Amino acid sequence: MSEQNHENLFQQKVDNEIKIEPKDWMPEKYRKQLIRQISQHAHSEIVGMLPEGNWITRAPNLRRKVALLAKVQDEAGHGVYLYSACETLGIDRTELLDQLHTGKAKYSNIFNYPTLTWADIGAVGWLVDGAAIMNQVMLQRTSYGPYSRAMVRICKEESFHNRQGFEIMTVLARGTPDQKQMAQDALNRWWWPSLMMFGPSDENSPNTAELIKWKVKRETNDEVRQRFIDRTIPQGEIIGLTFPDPDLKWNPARNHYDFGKINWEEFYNVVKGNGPCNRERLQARVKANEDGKWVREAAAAFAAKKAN
Ligand code: BYC
Repeated sequence: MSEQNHENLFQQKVDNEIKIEPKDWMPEKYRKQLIRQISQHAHSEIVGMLPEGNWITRAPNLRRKVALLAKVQDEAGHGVYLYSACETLGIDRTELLDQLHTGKAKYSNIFNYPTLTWADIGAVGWLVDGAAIMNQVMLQRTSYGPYSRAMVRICKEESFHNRQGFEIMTVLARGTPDQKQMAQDALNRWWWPSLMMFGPSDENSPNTAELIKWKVKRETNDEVRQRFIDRTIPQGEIIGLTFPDPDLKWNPARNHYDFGKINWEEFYNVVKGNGPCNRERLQARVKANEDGKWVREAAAAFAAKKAN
């Protein structure tokens, strides 16, 4: 069969909502795009453990500690599902991790900001997991089978994370004036970076058109960002917090909230490695990889001995 025929058949499958599986023919660019997106997603999960892990020993009580511990552990699991899904595309996990450690691969902008107070853990669960879910619910219907199936499980766990974050924010917002101020300060700092998580606006997103055509992404960055805003504003209002955007206003004609301009210069600066915590995050991952080397070597030696 000619390359063109293969490509037509592939597109027909995608259009008919038939999942693409690892052994199916796929355009080389589809494979590359998936490796880029899934690995960036996997890296985000494991780097995302760092800002939250920072608060495990300082959680205010046992109940909070147990929930946070479980959440951070879940993120490690998500990384594992996603690296496995990525490996079905013919790339090795070691290579993917090398790309992370050498700064070649991206991970989500959001994890380059510090978690300064306990309220940040609430804000991360509410806003960061909230934004991640909004994106991931759409990705449950992505055209690549292994990615889609990983997303179904991840979404279930992320919903729990989101509720645990909102509950922390609710308790603080209804607590003492100092606690309320702490929650408000966390919202002020995390709001705009959370909106950036959905990626650049559609007119500046080089990958969106191709990803939509192949149904890797089912909606554009701006569409998912708008849904997140529409869903989140009433939640903040209900607990008495205000959003740090003077242009935020319900627009009945659009049936959506209007919002202010996102600082894209900040986004690109963070993505290029110049955010407040980029260096610290990468160093922590490189160190974890080096510290775990003896475990991987021992496991490989054990497996080789068993095979003989
Ligand atoms: N951060 O053409 P575009 C989580 C890059 S965390 C950094 O629109 P695309 C969690 C993009 O890679 C959520 N870089 O890209 C974990 C591209 O550069 P390259 C992680 C970003 O792919 C722990 C360039 O900008 N979720 O779950 O069409 C605790 C142009 O962008 C970002 C995922 O990764 C960003 N935010 O759309 C709690 C979901 N955005 O690669 C939560 C899977 C864009 O061409 N990924 N860039 O050099 C996606 O859905 C899509 O890849 C994106 C971007 C919507 C993120």
